[in-house]
Amino acid sequence: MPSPTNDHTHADHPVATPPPGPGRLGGAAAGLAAAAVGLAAAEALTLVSDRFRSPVLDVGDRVVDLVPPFVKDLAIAWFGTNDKVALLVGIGATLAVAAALAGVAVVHARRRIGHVVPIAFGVLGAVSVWTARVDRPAWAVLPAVLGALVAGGGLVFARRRADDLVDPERRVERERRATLSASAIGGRRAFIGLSAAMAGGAAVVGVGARRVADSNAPAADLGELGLPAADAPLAPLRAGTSLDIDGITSLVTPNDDFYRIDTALTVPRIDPETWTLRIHGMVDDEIVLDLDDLRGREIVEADITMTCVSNLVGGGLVGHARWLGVRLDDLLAEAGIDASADQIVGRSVDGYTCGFPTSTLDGRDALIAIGMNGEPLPPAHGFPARLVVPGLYGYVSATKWLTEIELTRFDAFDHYWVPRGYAVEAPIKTQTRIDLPATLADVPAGPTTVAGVAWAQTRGIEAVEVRVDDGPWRAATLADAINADSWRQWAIEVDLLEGRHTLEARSIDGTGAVQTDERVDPLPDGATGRHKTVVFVGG
Ligand SMILES: Nc1nc2c(c(=O)[nH]1)N[C@H]1C(S)=C(S)[C@@H](COP(=O)(O)O)O[C@H]1N2
Ligand SMILES: [Mo]
Repeated sequence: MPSPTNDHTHADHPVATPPPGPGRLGGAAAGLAAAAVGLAAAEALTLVSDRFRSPVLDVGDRVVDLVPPFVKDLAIAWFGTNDKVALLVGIGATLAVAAALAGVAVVHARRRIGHVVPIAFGVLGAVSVWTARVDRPAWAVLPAVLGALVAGGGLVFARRRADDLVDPERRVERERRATLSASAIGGRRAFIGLSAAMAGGAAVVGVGARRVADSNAPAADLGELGLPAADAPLAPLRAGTSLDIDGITSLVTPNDDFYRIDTALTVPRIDPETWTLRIHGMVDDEIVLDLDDLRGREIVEADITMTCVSNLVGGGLVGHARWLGVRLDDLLAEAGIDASADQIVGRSVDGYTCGFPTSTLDGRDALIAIGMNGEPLPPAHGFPARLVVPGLYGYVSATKWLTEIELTRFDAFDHYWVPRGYAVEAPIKTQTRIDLPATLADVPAGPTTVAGVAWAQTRGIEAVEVRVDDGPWRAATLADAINADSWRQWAIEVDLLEGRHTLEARSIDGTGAVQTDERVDPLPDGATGRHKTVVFVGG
C-alpha cells in the first residue's frame, strides 16, 4: 500500500524527463544502422562484377596474411577449424563497436570526428584490395568506397534527424513547411525505431547479396564429373592394415572428417570448364593443361597420410586418404627442369604458395591429385586439383586449388609461410598419438587397451613402444604397414593398478631413430615430444 510519504516525495522530486535528442543509445543505434546500410550497399555492388569481393572478406584476408604465426597457431589451438568463423566474428565485433562509437560521436555528442570511422574503414577496404595476394584491378576498390560513402551518408542523415529532435525552431520550421509532421519527427523512441528498421533492412539486403554471390559462383557438380579410373588401380587395403579395436582412429579418414587448414576465408569456387594448370619458370617447355588434359594423362593412386605443421603433440591435424591423380615427376620431366632450379612452387588461384626442393622428386609418390578416397577432391580440399607430397608438411607442399607450378630457386622466392616465420623446408617429424584411453578417462583396474596411430612419412614406422609411469618400455602390436608414407595403427594391453597413471608412447622409424622426448612448438618446422595421457583407475 503506497504511503502518503511516498506520494509526497514524488511531488517534491519530479522524475526528470530525458533531454530531447536521440541520446547515447540513439546515437549508437544510428551508427550501427549507418554501418549496416553501408555494408549492404558494398555487398550488393559485389554482385555486379566477379572482380569485386566483399570488403569484409578482403580485410579478413589481409588480417589472415598479417597475423604473426603464433597468433595463427593460438587461433587453431583455441578454435580449431572454426578459426575463420572466429576471425569474421572478431571483424564484425570491431566494426560494430566502431560504428556505434561513430554514431554516438556524430549524433549524440555532435562531434564530426565520428565521420572518420567510415572513412577509415573505406581506406582499410581499399588497401586490402591493393595488397591482395592476387592482382586485382584498381577499380576493385569500388565496393569499399561505396560502402564508406553510404555509411557516411547514413551518419549525416541520422544527424539531421537528431537535429529535428533537439532544435525546437527547426522542428517548428519543418512542421510549418509540412516537410514532416510532428508525429513523423517523433521522439527518441521513433528515432531508435527508424535506426533499427534501417539496420534490419540492410541486414536483409546484405545477407541476400552474399547468398546470391555464393550461388552465382560456378559450382562443379562433383557427382556428375566423376573420376577417371587409375590406369593400374591399387588393391583395396589389406585387412591386416587395420586393427579391430573400438575407438581407434579409422585408418582411412572419411573426406568429411578430414582436417581442413588454409588461409582461405571462403572456399575458392573454381569452374572446372575454365580451370588451367600452368607449369612454367625454369623449365625447357612451358606446359598448360586444362582439366580434361590432366584427366587424360596416366592416372595413378597412392595412399598418403597428410600432416599439418601446426599439429600439436597428440593433435588431430593429420589425416589419411587414397589420393588419385597424375605423377608430379612425370609431368615435370616432360616440361624439362633447368639444372639450376632447386625449388618447386605450387600456386593456388587465391595466391597462396607452397615450395619444396626439386630433390623431393626422388621417386616418391608426389601427385597432382584430383581424387580423394574415390571422390573428386571436395571444394574445401582443393577442387579441382592439389599437390600431395609424401613426407612434407602441408604448408610447404600441398597447395590446394592449384593453378600454377613454377620452377624457381630458393634464393629467388619465399613461399607463403616463410616470411611469416616458418621454415623454408619442412619434412614431417615422427609422431605417435594415443587415441585410447582418452585423456583423463576413468578406467577399471586390470587390463586396459592402449591404442593409436603413428606416422613418419617416407621413413615408415618400425616399432611403437608404450610405458606406464616411467616404467619399462614395452613393444606394442603393429597393424601391417600400408607403405612408408602412411600412418600405422598400434595397440597394447597394459595392466593398471588403482590410482592415477600416465601412459606414454613413442615410435622408432624406418631408419632406426627413436622419437625424441624433447618438446618443441610447431613453429618453425613442426612439434616434437611424446604424447602422454593421464588416466584414473578405479577399484
Ligand atoms: N591454397 C592453399 N593450399 C593450402 C593451404 C592454404 O592455406 N591455401 N594450406 C596448406 C596447409 S598448411 C595444409 S596442412 C594443407 C591442408 O590440407 P587439407 O585442408 O586438405 O587437410 O593444405 C595446404 N594447402
Ligand atoms: Mo598446415
